[in-house]
Amino acid sequence: MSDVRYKSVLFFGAPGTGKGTQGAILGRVPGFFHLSTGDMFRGLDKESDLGKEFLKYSTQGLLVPDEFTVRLWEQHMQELVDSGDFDPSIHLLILDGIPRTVQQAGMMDSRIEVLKVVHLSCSDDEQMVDRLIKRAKSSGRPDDAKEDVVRRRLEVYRAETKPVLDHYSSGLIAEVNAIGSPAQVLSNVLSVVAPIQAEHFANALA
Ligand code: B4P
Repeated sequence: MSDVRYKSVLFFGAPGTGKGTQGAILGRVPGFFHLSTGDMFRGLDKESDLGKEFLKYSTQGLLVPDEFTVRLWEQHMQELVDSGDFDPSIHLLILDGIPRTVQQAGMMDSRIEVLKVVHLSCSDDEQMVDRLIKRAKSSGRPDDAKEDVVRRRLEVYRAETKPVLDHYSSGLIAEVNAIGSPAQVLSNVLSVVAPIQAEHFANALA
């Protein structure tokens, strides 16, 4: 396995705050590489042991165990490097959905160099619930379909994921308002990440 620490920006926030939405847009901009662990898990064959393990947790609104998650993430990253899809010398890695527990954050310290944590914040749970329930109609995601599961995901976020913010120095954390249209939120996100890309990848982009 490569010993390069990937230069990364963490997209952080409760379910429904727009991590995946914004990450997917940024991933289309040259020089950014978007990796969503939710997408990584959903890409597993549902009939495989790994796929069944994921569904066992996600359908209850729970997080997948840390060891399994980080091991799968590391393998996935290595495959992306080996295939040439992700090149750490030119791509700023946008990590969406990981680390999601304090333990994951510790396990990943030797693998990533965190340049910024973009905290998409929204104080109104009802807006998040509304967004996820609406998505259920088009995505077919079982973890969006039931309101009690969506609410459990918000509780799990507060109990297990929000403490991850304390793992990083306060100077690394950028508060970004997640309320507003996707384009407005994108504008907020870009104001944070564009200067980081320019600072760290100026030569690669020239
Ligand atoms: P994720 O796929 O990460 O699901 P999510 O938290 O709901 O966020 P997502 O990024 O997809 O949604 P977004 O807010 O962009 O995780 C799914 C499951 O995988 C987890 O519950 C867990 O079981 C497992 N998992 C993943 N990573 C893990 C880890 N590290 N450790 C353990 N388990 C892990 O979008 C939501 C909706 O809002 C969309 O429909 C979108 O169109 C809409 N929307 C977005 N922005 C909007 C805006 N500004 N206005 C209106 N609507 C908006």
